[in-house]
Amino acid sequence: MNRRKFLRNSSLGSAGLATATVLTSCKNETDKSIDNTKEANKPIVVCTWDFKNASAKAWEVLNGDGNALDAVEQGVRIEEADVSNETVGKGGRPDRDGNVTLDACIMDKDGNCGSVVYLQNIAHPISVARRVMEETPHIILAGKGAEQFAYEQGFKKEDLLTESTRAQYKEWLKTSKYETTINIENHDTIGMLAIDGNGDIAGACTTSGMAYKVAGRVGDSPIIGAGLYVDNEVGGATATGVGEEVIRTVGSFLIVELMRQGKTPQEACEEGVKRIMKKNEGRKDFQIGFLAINKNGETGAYCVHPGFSYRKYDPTGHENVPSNSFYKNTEDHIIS
Ligand code: SD4
Repeated sequence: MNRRKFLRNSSLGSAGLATATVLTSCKNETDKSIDNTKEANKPIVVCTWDFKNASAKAWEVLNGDGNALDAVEQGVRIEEADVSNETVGKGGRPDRDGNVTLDACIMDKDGNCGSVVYLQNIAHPISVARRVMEETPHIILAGKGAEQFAYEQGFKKEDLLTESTRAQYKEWLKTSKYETTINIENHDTIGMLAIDGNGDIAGACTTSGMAYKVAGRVGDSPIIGAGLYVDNEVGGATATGVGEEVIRTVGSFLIVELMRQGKTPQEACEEGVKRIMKKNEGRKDFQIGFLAINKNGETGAYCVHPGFSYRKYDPTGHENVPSNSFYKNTEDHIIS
């Protein structure tokens, strides 16, 4: 080995050692998330909005000793199949060209993840995302490639527009006005987080995105770290609302990292929304809701405007939990 090469190797070696030392000490100093003295609340499942049937399905899987990954996949599939939910799966509202394009992602306890974006003609994007995770060396498949992969995996082609969404789209064409209206209804994108009997965490998120979006637009929901993030040592987080704002702060990853630093799920969600509002001072024309769970099964949620809630199913029961909000009513300014 010549001298230059030796120097390079040895300095890389010591840099590596130094990095390892820093990382080790960082972990010790910052990983304050796990309180081993507490008995974990498990199994448990939470999901965005009042999706009673979806959380009940996930609970059924968990209660039958199923794992968290199966629970979240089976759970969100309920909403993907429900045509009365016009923001997820079949029956989701189309883009401005009249095409229904779906986004979804899934993440497991080992940090494995899969995602599909801009997927058309397939009713269960979450299951395609799981196949991407399990059957390919990739994480994200998009558009035509994702659709072709789905057919190869045995998924069937389906018309995702319904009579209702077709009629609404025709009506929308009369003005073609695109607005990201504040959503205060109790149904929307579904993000789900579960802890199974082994204490392992998984998450899933699925949506048809913003109605009448520009063709090709992809939101936060299928972006790992934005619409969903799971770290089995710490917890998980998911988001609903205007995806562009969630992506700009890498919202779900941020919330999990805040929990790693010792914040409760509630504090972490509040901090996540406040970060977004700092970049959007005074802006009131959008909604975002964050939902989080930590390794102990404690949960929290926070949103920009009143109206967001989450479903929780754990050994103590099944409830719809209203979320506190940054604006206390739609007329209010900053409350902190
Ligand atoms: C998106 N976050 O595509 C999704 C939409 C949504 O409530 O959650 N709407 O930006």
